[in-house]
Amino acid sequence: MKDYDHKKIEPKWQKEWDKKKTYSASTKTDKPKYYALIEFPYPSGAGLHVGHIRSNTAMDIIARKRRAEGFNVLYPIGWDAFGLPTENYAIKTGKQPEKVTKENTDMFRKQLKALGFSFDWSREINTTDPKYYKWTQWIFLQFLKKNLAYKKKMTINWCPKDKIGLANEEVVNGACERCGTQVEKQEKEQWMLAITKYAERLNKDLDSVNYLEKIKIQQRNWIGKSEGTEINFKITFEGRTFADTVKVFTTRPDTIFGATYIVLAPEHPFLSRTVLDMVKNSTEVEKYINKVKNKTDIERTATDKEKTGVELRGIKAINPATKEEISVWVADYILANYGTGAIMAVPAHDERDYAFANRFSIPIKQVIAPYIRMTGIAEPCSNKKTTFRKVVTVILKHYSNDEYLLLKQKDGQNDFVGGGIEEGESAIGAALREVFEETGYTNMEFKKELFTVVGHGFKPKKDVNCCDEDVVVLAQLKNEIQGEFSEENKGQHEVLWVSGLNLLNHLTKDHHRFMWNSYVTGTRCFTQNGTLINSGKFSGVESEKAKQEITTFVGGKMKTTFKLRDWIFSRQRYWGEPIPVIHCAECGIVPVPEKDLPVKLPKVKNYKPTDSGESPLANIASWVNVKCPQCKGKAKRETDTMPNWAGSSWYFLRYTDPKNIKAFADIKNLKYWLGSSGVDWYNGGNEHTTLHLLYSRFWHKFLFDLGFVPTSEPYAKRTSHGLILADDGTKFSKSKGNGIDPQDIIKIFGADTLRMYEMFMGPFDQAVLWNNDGLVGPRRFLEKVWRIAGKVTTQKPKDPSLVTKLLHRTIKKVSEDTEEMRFNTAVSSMMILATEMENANFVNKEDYKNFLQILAPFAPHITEELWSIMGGKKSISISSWPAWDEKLMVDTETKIIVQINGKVRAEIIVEVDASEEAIKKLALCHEAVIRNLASLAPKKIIYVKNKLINIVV
Ligand code: ANZ
Ligand code: ZN
Repeated sequence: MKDYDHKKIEPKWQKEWDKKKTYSASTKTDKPKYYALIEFPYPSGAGLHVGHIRSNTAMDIIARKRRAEGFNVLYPIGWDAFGLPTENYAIKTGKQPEKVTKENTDMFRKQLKALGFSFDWSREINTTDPKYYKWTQWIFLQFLKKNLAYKKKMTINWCPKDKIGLANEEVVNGACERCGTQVEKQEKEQWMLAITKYAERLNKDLDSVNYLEKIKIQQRNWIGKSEGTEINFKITFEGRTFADTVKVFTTRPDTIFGATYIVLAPEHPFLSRTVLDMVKNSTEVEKYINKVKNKTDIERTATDKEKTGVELRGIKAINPATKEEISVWVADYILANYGTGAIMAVPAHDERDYAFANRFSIPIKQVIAPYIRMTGIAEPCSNKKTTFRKVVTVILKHYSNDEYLLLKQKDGQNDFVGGGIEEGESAIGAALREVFEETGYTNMEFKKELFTVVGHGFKPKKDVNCCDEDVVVLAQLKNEIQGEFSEENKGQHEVLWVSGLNLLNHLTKDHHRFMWNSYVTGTRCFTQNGTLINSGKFSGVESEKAKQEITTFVGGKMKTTFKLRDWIFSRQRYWGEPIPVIHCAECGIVPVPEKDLPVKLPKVKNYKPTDSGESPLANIASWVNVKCPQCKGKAKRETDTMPNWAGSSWYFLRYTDPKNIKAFADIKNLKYWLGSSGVDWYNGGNEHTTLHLLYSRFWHKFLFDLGFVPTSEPYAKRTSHGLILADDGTKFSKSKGNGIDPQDIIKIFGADTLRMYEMFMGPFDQAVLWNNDGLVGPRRFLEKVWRIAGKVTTQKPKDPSLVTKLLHRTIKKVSEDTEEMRFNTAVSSMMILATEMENANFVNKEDYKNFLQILAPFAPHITEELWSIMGGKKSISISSWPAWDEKLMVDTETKIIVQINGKVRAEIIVEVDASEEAIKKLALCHEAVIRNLASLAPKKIIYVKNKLINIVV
């Protein structure tokens, strides 16, 4: 046999596949369908780099495996081609964006084809093709019809250099993410899509889809569903009560007795002229409000910045639970467009309020106590009586050393001084008395009351549950003068002075450890659930239970809110879909009649946005001035275009029927390809699991409601991959010019090697560094596979050979690993198999063909060639996926313990009597071993046959 020559094999099969339409998907078959999807690329001028193709390769493997399993597979590709980089390039060079896009997509297509992906190229789509964006515009008109598209004055983040409105996530530290220019605020009329109307369903329906858990969490966080209560606070000014109340939104109504002030967002409508004129420090307040205007929400809510705000002097609010007067503040940590734009602040239980109250010396009142099981007594019994007590615990510091006092009890426990607070006694009074009674010390200084915990448990001797409200007091002795104290107490315990550094080791009770920890860390803000204290008749109630009771008590209303905002759907730019509406002085906003779609982008000379911030389209009189479709009077076209996200919100639907001119896709095709649950498997970048995913789910649900698509969710399954980074750990980027062109690699190593390497280089869901040296291993592997063909015979021994057994184990592993996207371990198991085959005396032809079949999705060209050499008449891609024979694995397996420096780190299952070399390789590829080795190189590897392998580093 000749040597392995990828340069001959790869183009040959690519041509053949093209000619025979091997991968085109048709609906005229009885095979079950399978729709595999990747995010379609943005065709940038820099071309495809090796990082782009990680997802493509992975889903290509899935698509090819499914074909072999007998599915009718759709694996499509297209171009998400509207957007700023192309437009900016056009501005710089004067080239038409359309031309630029054509050049870029031609380049991308060529690059992708060279990789042998099994795309159905006949379905290629391009979002900038008028035949495509006609339907993007059509869907917009449906939104408009249903009042889900509307215009609204918005304060937007404006980049004065790029002359474009930015979404919040495009602003980084107050600057434009693209060019770094300081972002300004601007008021602009914007088109909005009412995604919030779908918030509940977008959240709820995540239960029904098979997304990676982390993706569901990201979606949920973005939607930000929050169940809380709205409560009205009365406002007074010099004894008079305003007619208007201030409504706050809170998720913790149980903490209301601790609300010591309220805060309004600077934009809150209560801050009207009249109110501002009333307050005693109105100049200061107005100055503050003006200053906040240019901050982004992200800056305003940053937890690491010092909180700012001003009090509205003279104005007070009435806490509806305590009926006490509390102060009213304006502060920018409260956002106008979340909840009601106003809060009740509970500094003892909310970190932000705590920081604010500390800064402005506002009272902090604890109303929730951590609920702690007391050590040394039993679990509470639900059928026993509970006695409530108030007790004090004293953290008593030595007068000169950093030492604290503990009482060593006869039962072995070490306690802080403490005891019950008697009727009419204060916590401090009780502390003083307890210290004297138990130690005789008389002179001490009280530092502060720290906070209260509630300890509970069951005391069998007394046959009651006890529930101690335990105030922690910090005090320091002034001197060592001791008074006379009772002999009885003296005998009870021994006094210990323990250094603060060691104290935790001496404490024997959980609630004491909790107290000490909070004291040491200075934490006085407790944000979890617990037991209510200082809360009138609700004291003693559990916080969850108190939420409802208190809501009723103060006349509040349960209310669900969402963090999700409506979607700003305008861009004042050229290279996007024109929003298909016409403005008429008589008729107002008039949709472009559907028969007139698409509203095509006109050719322009200058792509620069105007300085007034309007789109370049505004300058083209011949395009802008039209007749009103309703009254035929003079009217003007909308000059805003849609954001990048528009075309990608429905592209996967178009693939099912890409040439349709009557509809965005025929419902028959949609029903066929989406089936009952949508796209079968969608893989994409981690960076798109929030916005793109959410937007496309929203569009899909909307189309579902109108009856245009058969499923309520677009994607049955969604996974994501980690980025491939340059070898220095940075992102591949155009500006750095560090992207690696796959074609350069293909020339030297071949597409199959590149594909294998991409899958082998590390766990698929994690970021990995590109390393050119890493290509050598996969290349050698493929050469080995090629050489093995030379020793294939039809000879078949009576008993299955070791190689046959290993093959079946490998089939199983590759099958399972591929489904779980553990491509790296699938590849390594095939490498082991190849080594064993090469070392064997001969390889049975059937075994070899099976091996080629499981390798084919990873390395389609070489396997296609070898398959035909082995006599295959049809493409290996439809040759069937081999099954493994369980019988060949059972009695021949053994478990090997993998140790690193004598510590057990993993277990691997191997063939009994497998070669030492193979076992070493398997052990070194095991995830846990890789993790534990970090990057240390093994010094020695000891193998105890069929039992254990110890890696010494
Ligand atoms: C009192 C309180 C006490 C709160 C407590 C929390 C803890 P999520 O869960 O994110 O919905 N909040 C309400 N509206 C706000 C706004 N416009 N800007 C900033 N903060 C706002 O958060 C709800 C909580 O965030 C609310 O519950 C409110 O503070 C605050 F121990 O009210 B809470
Ligand atoms: Zn009109």
